[in-house]
Amino acid sequence: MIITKAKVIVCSPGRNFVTLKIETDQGIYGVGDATLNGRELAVASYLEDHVAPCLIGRDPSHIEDIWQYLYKGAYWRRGPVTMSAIAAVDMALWDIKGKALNTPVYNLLGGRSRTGVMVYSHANGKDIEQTVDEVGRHLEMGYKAVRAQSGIPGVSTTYGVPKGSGKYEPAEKGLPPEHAWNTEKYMRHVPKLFQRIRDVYGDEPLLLHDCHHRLTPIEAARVGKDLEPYRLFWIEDPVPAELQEGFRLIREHTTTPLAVGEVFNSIWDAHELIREQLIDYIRMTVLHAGGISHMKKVASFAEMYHVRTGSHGATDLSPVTMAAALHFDISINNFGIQEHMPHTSETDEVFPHYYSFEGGYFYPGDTPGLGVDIDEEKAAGYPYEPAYLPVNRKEDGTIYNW
Ligand code: CS2
Ligand code: MG
Repeated sequence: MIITKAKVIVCSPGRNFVTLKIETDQGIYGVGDATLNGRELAVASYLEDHVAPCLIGRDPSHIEDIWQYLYKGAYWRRGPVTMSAIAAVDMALWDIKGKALNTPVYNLLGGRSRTGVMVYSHANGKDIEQTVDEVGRHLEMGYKAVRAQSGIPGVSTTYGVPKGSGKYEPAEKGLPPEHAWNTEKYMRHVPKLFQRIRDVYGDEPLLLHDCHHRLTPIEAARVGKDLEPYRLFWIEDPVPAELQEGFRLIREHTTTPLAVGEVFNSIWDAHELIREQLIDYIRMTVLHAGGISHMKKVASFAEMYHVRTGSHGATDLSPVTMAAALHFDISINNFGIQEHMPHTSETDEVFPHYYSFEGGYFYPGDTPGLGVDIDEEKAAGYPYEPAYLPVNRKEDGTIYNW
């Protein structure tokens, strides 16, 4: 079998996605997700101009060799654009291998380690009461784990909360919108949110919260400590994680579990955090961190240090990533939890898939390969539109972390 074509499909069913389709001389093809929110065309070009020409004629079964060729052969290693492009190739090659061997990909990763993949959903509200209601709605839908984000009194827009009544979708069409932020108001507010959720729903629900890179280590230590009575499953991205040693300070002050890594793209971004057990969950994904092949290595390294996975799964990761992630999630031993934000109906139409949700768990399905596809005709009906993530400023105008 040889690769005859590598096609990049950019479409926008509800939001922008970049998909790679690798075709072979035996009629089997594979798909991979290459979506990088707000920088989609950079990855599309990386694939089209610098990767696709090098794939033609290669044996698609040589997944590890092709991964190393694209990683070491680029000279300029790592980074979200490079690793998302490599990830798309990797996902597509695993898809082809599963189809060629007539088996779901998880069977090629060591088989199932559990019956289903526990997921967490997003409960968002403009204030505490609306968020509490949203938590209840998701619990009634069967989710065992719910992330809660609410509007903050005195802060006009914040991460994770839709502006109007619609679904929360972080990227906005046109140039980046600018948000104003106030850490002190946030830190006063967030313990009240979780006290209220626990008062209403008791101790059983698994509760998560995303600080979204907005604290300093000592502020994160304070928030972690203030949330200890509510026993969260994790607080996520407490601080921007370029400074991995900064997590030592958080760790010294709180037992609230820490999750980080959705913006990471290789094990080298998390090496210290894992080795020093400064985190409890690694959020890296099969999309932005080099595919199934690299995430298998990350999970194996993390397993040695009691760190579990908690992969990112927002709507800007397409159903192709969700499908590939579920094969990875169901097979590894140190799986923690998988994020799930439901895609729009247009997205699900463009990306038909076999994974399913029941009782708080996702199931990857048993079709050969990844169990997901892209309907190119439908995709063509949703052309790309420039859209960007917001830019955050403190109330005095200082650029800050979004
Ligand atoms: C968030 C994401 O899902 C999460 O945990 O951090 O919504 C993130 O803001 C987006 O994926 C960025 O594109
Ligand atoms: Mg996050």
